[in-house]
Amino acid sequence: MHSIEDTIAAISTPVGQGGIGIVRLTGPKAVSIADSVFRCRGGKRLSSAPSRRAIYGQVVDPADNRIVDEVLVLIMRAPNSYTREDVVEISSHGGPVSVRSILEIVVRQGSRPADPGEFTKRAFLNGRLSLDQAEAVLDIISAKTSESMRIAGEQLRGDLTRKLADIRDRLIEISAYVEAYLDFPEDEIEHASNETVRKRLMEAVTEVKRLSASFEEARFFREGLAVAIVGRPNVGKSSLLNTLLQKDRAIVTDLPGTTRDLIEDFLNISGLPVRIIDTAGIRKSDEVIEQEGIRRSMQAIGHADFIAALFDGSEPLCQEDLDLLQIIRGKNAVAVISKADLPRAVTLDRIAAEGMPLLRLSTVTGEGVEELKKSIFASHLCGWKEEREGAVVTNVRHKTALDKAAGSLEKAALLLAQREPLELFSIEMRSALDMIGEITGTITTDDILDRIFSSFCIGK
Ligand SMILES: Nc1nc2c(ncn2[C@@H]2O[C@H](COP(=O)(O)OP(=O)(O)OP(=O)(O)O)[C@@H](O)[C@H]2O)c(=O)[nH]1
Ligand SMILES: [Mg+2]
Repeated sequence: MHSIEDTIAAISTPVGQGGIGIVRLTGPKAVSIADSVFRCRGGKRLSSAPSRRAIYGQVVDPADNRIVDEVLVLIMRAPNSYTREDVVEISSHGGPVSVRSILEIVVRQGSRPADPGEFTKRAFLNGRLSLDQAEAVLDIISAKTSESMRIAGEQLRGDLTRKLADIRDRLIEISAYVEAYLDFPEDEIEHASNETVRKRLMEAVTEVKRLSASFEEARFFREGLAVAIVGRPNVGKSSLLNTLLQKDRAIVTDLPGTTRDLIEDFLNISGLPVRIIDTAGIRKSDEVIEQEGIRRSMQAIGHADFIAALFDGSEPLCQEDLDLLQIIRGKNAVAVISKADLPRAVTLDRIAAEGMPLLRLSTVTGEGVEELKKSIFASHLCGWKEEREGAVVTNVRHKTALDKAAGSLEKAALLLAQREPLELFSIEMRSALDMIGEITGTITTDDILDRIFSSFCIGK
């Protein structure tokens, strides 16, 4: 059984070659273990070395006195460290063998290899971070755009924790108020109080719901948006992918049926991480490879958050185009009339009749490319403002808890209006407070913690 008393160690830098590599230790024996493998000129010991100052020396394997690597050691003593425990960082040359050897030696000297996210878990368990802040650390590590990073940064600095603490305080105040007048149930006071309490309760519900609603848009900055480029063969899908990415990612030829597999890449649209997917042209085919490609295209349509449906502007609409209109009916999509630099032969009334937005685009002149990017962004984020007011929620765990809390608070308000026994009211209030506590981690189970921290990388 793993204990919080253990001293743990991990390689905290990515696997592979780098300028430096860092092995990090945290726990009560971090300094003494590091000391037992460290040697420096003048024989200074780490146990008496100052905090937060780099000390130059060597890691020596105590088993055979072999010098492993030249290092800089940084000690951060409790409680002024990431985990609030004694932390030691050993920076060595950034080769995989060097860091792995150092890790092996410090483990042999009495530390244990850390579990994924265990450093951050300790920061949470030792009260340095709330649970939503700890989750923000993971979001920062995995942020794909600067906007994703900014949102996670706000969460790490405690915007959400503070907002939830504020709501929690107000709920506790309301409960206290109700309990006070439960003791003095004189009719007049009761009536006035009941109305006031209900009003204040509904204000809290509005706040909780606003936070929960922010998830709809904000989550895309964390999770990214999947956009599929679809259409019959040869309409210019792969050319569009290449234009959007500004690189020669997919093969383009004038032969219909060039793309056989899904081709994905990452695109940053105004800070929104977009996974853009080029697909095989959809048509009737007897050829096995092409059939499989088309099956994948259909799958991509099913999974995409947004679809760019291409229609060749230089040719009349054909049956395959009409079939595509059928396939994407009711989905969040834009009709892209491609090859806008060529004389127009397509008629638009059938496409326009579907009621989806329509734009003309040429990968030769660049016409329509910016407009397409804007419509991708607006497809899920039409109300998004960079200068937002207040905290946002990007994590589905948080949203679920908020929705449950809002449900309980609404029930509490109803119980109050119907003059039901106040014990029932208190139960609902308690459950709303518990839900909010689950987000920040004042109330947790090992199960929740394991689930959250296991998605971290080792060494964080
Ligand atoms: N004039 C003109 N030609 C284009 C444009 N976009 C693509 N093409 C040409 O159209 C042909 C097909 O382009 P692709 O991008 O391979 O088409 P695709 O939809 O990926 O085709 P499949 O992979 O076969 O489904 C190529 O010869 C491109 O050069 C455009 O905007 N203007
Ligand atoms: Mg293609």
